[in-house]
Amino acid sequence: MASRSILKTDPETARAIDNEWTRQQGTLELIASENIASEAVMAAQGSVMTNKYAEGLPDRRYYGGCEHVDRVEKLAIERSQKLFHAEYANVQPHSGSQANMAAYFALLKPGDTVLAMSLSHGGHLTHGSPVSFSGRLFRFVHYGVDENSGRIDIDLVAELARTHRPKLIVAGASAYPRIIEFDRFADIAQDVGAEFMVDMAHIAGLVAAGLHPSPVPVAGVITSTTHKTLRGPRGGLVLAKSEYGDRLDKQIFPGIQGGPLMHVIAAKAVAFLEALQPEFTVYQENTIRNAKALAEGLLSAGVELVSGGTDNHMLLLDLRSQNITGKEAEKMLGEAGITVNKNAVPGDPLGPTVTSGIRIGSPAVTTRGMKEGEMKAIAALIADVIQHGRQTPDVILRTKRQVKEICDRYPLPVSEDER
Ligand code: DSN
Repeated sequence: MASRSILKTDPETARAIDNEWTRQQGTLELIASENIASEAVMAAQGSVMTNKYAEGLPDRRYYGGCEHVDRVEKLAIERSQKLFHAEYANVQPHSGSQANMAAYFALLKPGDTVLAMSLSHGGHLTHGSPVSFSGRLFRFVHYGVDENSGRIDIDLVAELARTHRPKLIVAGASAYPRIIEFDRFADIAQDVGAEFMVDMAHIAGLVAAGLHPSPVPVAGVITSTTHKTLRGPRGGLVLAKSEYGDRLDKQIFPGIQGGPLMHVIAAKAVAFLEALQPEFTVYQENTIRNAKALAEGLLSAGVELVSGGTDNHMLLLDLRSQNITGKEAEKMLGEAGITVNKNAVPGDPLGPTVTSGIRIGSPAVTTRGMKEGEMKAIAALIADVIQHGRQTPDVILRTKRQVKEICDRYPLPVSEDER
């Protein structure tokens, strides 16, 4: 039950929180960018640190009374540096988008050219979409994947870099299921005299565990969120080589943000400590193993995957041969208790609100303790809904019952008191 104080002050919000706990407990969360933060992370985020203004950096604040928030921010900085072997860290970005905005403002002037991955091929809104600040302020040129292999076309990256001479090259993606060869991007950036930045938001947990090549040795600036595979509170992070530190600090505050969210920074400190433990590496290994098991199950049921499989925590289902749109699949799977998001596939003939694909990921179900056996079962359920749900509505009801059985066996690792 939501804490007594919420219930007493605001029963409607308390009910919504309770209902959200029940939804999370009773459904299979396969949105690749979501996870389940620990009770310790949530407790830090719900602590008295929320009351404190602390504009500035530790020991250099514009407010008094900062001795304890200074301590947590130093802990978060030191732990993130240790986790990723980074020379510099700033833990204040409120989100991944803010981290990217700060990085662009530190590296670029308005109108500068940037080479980044196209949103429709797996990039992110802040990698130059015209509806994002990024595409409005800078001149983005986009690379994508080879539509046959589904893998980043690194020759195209090199060619576009030579043609457009960007000031900055960005690597990193929101819907790319394969290893990204950051060293090859770095070589291209060096060849054309561009800065190199990596947005590792999706794979940060895998990088921390040494299961994906780290961008830290080869990129000048690295941005991330802290809540995806990294399993911390919702928020952003910037790492960099020390030479970029002053510029980044100034852009984060006062450039684009005011007071840092000290309760979130406290929760980031807790999450980074958790990520430094050996169990975290085991968790990330299981996350990849589970994604591969989902991929095998789906492929054996005849569902096509972009690039034919996965190396990381996510897969992208290409539904064009299944005669169903991403929008329809998301809705039917949702009715069956399986939460996913519709997602464009490379060369998608449908717009972003419909799409021909869905993206699924294993981080949250792996946090609940599910293993390859459950992934095989879940893959069969997904295939059944996609292939038969529309013609045979019973499939949805049957799947919903099976989803509930699985969920009951793997309770959320968050007690009812802490929800
Ligand atoms: N919106 C996030 C995702 O789902 O990948 C990225 O910021």
